[in-house]
Amino acid sequence: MKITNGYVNITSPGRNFITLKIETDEGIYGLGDGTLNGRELAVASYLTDHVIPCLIGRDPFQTEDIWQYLYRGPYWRRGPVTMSAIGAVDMALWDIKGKALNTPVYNLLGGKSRDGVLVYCHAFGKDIDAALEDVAHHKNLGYRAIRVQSGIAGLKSTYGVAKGPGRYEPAERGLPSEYEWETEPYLRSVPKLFARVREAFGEDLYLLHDCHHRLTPIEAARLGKELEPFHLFWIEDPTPAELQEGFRTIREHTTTPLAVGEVFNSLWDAHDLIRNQWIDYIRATLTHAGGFTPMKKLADFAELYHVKTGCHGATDLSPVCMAAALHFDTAIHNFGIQEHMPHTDETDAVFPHQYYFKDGYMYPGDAPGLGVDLDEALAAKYPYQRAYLPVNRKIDGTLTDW
Ligand code: CS2
Ligand code: MG
Repeated sequence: MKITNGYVNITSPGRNFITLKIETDEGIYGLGDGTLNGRELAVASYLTDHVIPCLIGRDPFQTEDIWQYLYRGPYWRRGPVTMSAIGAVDMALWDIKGKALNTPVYNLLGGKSRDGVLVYCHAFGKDIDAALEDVAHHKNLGYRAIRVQSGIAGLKSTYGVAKGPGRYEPAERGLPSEYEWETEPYLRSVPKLFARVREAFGEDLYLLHDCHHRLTPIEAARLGKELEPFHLFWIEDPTPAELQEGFRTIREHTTTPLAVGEVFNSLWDAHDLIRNQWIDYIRATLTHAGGFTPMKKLADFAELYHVKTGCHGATDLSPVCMAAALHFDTAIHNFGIQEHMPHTDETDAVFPHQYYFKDGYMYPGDAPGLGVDLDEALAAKYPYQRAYLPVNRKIDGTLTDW
């Protein structure tokens, strides 16, 4: 089999998505997600201008060789744009392989290691009472694991809480808006939030919380310690992880499990975190970390150190990545949990898919390949619209991590 053509689809059914389609001489095609929130067109150009021309004529079954060609070949390595582009190619090639062999991708990765994939959803509210209502709503939908975020008194906006009615969506159309941040009120509020959640819902729910890279290691250590009585499944991105050693401080002070990695694009971003056992869950995604080929290696490496996976699954990853993640989660041994932020009906219609949610778990379906498609005629009705993630400033005006 030979790759004969490839092109990038850009669509915006509510938010922007970059999808790579790779076609072959046997009529089989594969899809890959290359969406990088707020920097979508850079990945589209990387694919169209630099990657696709090098793919024509290659054997799509050679996923390892093609991955190495795209990673080592250009000399310039890593970075979110490069790795999202490589991730899209790798995903599309595994989709082709599955379709050609008439089997779901999870069978190519080791077969089913579990029946269903435990997922967590997002609950939030402008204050603690509203967050509790949203937890109740999601519990009634059947979720067994719920991430909880709430507004902070005195701050106009915070991560994970929608500004208006409707679900939370991080990117906003137009140029970046500015959010406001102050650490101390946040640190005082989160333990109160989880005390109330446990009081209202008991011990059975798995509870998670995202700090979104906003704390220093010692602040995160304090938060982890104060959350210990509420037995969280994890705190996520407690501190930025460029300095992997920062996690040592957090680890030395608390037994609250730690998750990090949604912005990672390589095993090397997590190398010290994993081999020193400073984290419990690695959140790298198939799109941003370069596809199945390196993610399988990352998971296998993590397994040696008792680290499990908890793949990023925000709405800025398309249903193609969601499908890929569910095949991956079904197959690997050290799966921990999968994030699930449901897409809008418009997005689901553009990307018809086999995967589904039932009673707290998700299932990839048994269609050959990834089990997800792209309705290009419908996608064309939603042209690209510029959108950015917000930026964040401390109340004295200093730019800080969003
Ligand atoms: C978040 C994301 O899902 C998460 O855990 O941290 O929503 C993140 O803010 C977005 O993916 C940014 O594009
Ligand atoms: Mg996060």
